[in-house]
Amino acid sequence: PDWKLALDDPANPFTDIIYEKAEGIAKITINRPERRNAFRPQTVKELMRAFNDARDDNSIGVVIFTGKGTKAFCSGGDQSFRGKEGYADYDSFGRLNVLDLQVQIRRLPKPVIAMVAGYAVGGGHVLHMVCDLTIAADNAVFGQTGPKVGSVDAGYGASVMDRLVGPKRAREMWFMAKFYNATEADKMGLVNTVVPLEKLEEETVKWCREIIRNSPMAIRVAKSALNAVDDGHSGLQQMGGDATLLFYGTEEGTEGKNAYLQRRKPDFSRFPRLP
Ligand code: 2NE
Repeated sequence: PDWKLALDDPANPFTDIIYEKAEGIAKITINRPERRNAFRPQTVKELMRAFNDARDDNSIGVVIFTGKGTKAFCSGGDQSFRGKEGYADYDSFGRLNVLDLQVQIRRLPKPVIAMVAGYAVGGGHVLHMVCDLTIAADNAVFGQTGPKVGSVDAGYGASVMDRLVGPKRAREMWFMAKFYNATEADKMGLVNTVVPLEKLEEETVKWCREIIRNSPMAIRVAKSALNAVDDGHSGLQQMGGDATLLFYGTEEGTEGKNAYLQRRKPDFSRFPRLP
């Protein structure tokens, strides 16, 4: 695709990510290759801004999430920014704001595809897991490093992994902090497909184009339905919001609103009570 920079605001430039759009696809790239695309608080703030824009832009149907270069998708939290309160910027107190980013990706009502070359480890591994699909290059390496550096993601990092690879493998991944190559990850159900590194973006864009051809509302409802059980009340709220959205588009829903605005009693008699 002919990628064009998005939210390219000289007054508020991105320093840690690249945000591009083309053909109804948004591409969000962590741009810290010298740190294997480890995220610091600034990186997460920028990612949240871009993901929010991709959600709100109704010309966008699917989001690619990736890392700059071929050595890493993301190596997790930048350990040099880690303090007792989480990860802290130069100007702020620490917090684990990447957890908010994970929730944002989960709730974004459009598919998010992790396009992984090189390492997806630590918090970077969790980020690929919370994406809807993962396309891996043949040089990709997956694993949790937390237990080696005194950290753990006991939220989606544990529960989503358990769903993806099953309870035994999830324990192995967390207790041993082993790395797995792309073929192993594929066998474990961690990724959707493995392609040669040089074909990674071509294949990912092919998947995006296929998704974009399909019904946006069907995809939206499918995503919220697939997450609903695991996300509990918040998953139901997302799906419930989809039901409300669909209802607002019906004549029956519109009759209720019109009657209120026209200060008359609503007439729902012409609407069927379907079996
Ligand atoms: C990713 C990995 C395996 C790559 O190894 P290699 O040999 O290809 O590269 P190297 O030389 O280790 O890394 C290149 C440069 O990037 C920095 C390195 O320190 C090195 O810097 P220089 O020596 O060139 O100055 N770098 C890489 N990852 C970094 C990181 N996460 N933070 C800061 N600097 C980093 C290898 O680099 C590796 O194992 N990295 C560490 C992975 C890790 O433990 N991540 C944190 C897990 S905890 C977490 O992400 C988290 C959390 O604590 C809480 C909530 C959510 C997530």
